[in-house]
Amino acid sequence: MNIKNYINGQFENPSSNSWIDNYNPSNGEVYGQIPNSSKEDVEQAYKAAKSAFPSWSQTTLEERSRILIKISELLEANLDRFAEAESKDNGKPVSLAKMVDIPRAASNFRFFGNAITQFASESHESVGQNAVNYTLRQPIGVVGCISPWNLPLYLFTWKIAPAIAAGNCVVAKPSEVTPMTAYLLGEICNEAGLPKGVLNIVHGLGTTTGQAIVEHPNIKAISFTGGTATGAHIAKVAAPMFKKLSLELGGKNPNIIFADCDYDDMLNTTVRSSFANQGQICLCGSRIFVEKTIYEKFKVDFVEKVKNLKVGHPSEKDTNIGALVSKLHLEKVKSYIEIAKEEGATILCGGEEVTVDGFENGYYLQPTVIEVKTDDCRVNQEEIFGPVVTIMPFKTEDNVLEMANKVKYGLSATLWTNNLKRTMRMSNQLQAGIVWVNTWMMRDLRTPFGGVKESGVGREGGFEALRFFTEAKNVCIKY
Ligand code: TXE
Repeated sequence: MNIKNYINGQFENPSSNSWIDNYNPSNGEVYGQIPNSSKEDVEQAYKAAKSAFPSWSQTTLEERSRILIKISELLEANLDRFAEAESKDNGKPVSLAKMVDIPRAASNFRFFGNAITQFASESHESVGQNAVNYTLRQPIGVVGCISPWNLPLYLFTWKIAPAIAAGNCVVAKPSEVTPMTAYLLGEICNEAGLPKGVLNIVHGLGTTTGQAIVEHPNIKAISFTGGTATGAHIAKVAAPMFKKLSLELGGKNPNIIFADCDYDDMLNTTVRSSFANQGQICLCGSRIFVEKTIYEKFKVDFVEKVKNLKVGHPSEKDTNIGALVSKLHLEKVKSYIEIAKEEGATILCGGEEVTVDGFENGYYLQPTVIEVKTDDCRVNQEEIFGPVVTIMPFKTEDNVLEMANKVKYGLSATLWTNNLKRTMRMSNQLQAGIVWVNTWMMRDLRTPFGGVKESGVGREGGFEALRFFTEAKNVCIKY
């Protein structure tokens, strides 16, 4: 199935008539083409957004809210269609897309449709000076949203929903590897009555289409999720134009397990936090540190559970691990398994490609557990972003805290313990934007989401996102 750009409420071919193949990771076959959009297409999208901006920014909050909630309802009504499309594009199990990706995309629209009606600004009376100050929160204008392939619709809408709720018009680009659900979203936006030009979706490569969005002098804010190297490049391009930037980048998140935790809960959640979505979530706990006293038991129990995970075709109901997103990505992940062997680590299970009957050319990999000797080896320091985790023991709280923080990333951390004082000490000191204690990836859309160090700058979620997509203006009136 070929897809088109969504510009000014219409579906358009790329102006150059140039196309890119779209692969189905479950069988390695090309199943459609997507626009290879150029600077001209981005310009056309920008113009549509600009002409829609003044009236959209003046639309009442009730009206914006109503449209966003309508989009959410239509996504829910089309759950199966979207989940199947997401799975075919990305390789993730359909069951996961049905349970997590699409419902969360719908929640994004519902949440920001409601949040905008509660987004109040402050006023300050300058006592003794006969003056009052108040703050206006004004939309920026035309903003750019660029999203990755791992949670395609979920992360795409995580940016678009707050941007349009706040009164901006958007030029958005989903990942060229997983463009399908973003394409389908255009139809839904029309059906929900979103005015033409408020959302424009341009498909294409990062280095051309994405770059054109970042370079555009009048797209004044960029919200980006993707790799750290791309984030650094975007920051460099955007800096001379003083664009507002929100960058959500990679992670190498520690999962720290103390002997006093609720063992069964920890074990089941750790399997999930290691391998959900084939380990391709920036929040996955890819470095597991286990207190020495329970290390050997954990190792046996964990490996046994991991060996029982079924790698299979994404549409099969009992599949736990689907296909990796692309051939290129599969090769990258496999190269880290080789690096681990060269570094003298032990592969406790997995490590091999899997051939799924009938889908021999799909990109399947066994879930892999690597026991590392030291925390500073490459597999323990670099983002692998696949079904691969490292494990190693630790002796003391200080010892594990040091190892947990000794990476360039700082997105999330998970802590398993029932000791309250330790929880407080560790969560204060872990260098991460998000700390989960005795749980993983429990999301409340009101909370700030983002990382420290090379995991990015800025926060998404809740009012943080609405603040990012607005400019604060102070008005001071003397009376
Ligand atoms: O991401 P890219 P890639 C990590 C993960 C992965 C690595 C690279 O480790 O292996 O990043 O993945 C667009 N100007 N994460 O190469 O290239 C691109 O088209 C503007 C972590 O797939 O960063 C896509 O839409 N845009 C992660 C988006 O950026 C550009 C999720 C992300 O692609 C661009 C994905 C440019 N010059 C990968 N170059 C997370 N944090 O969740 C590319 N893009």
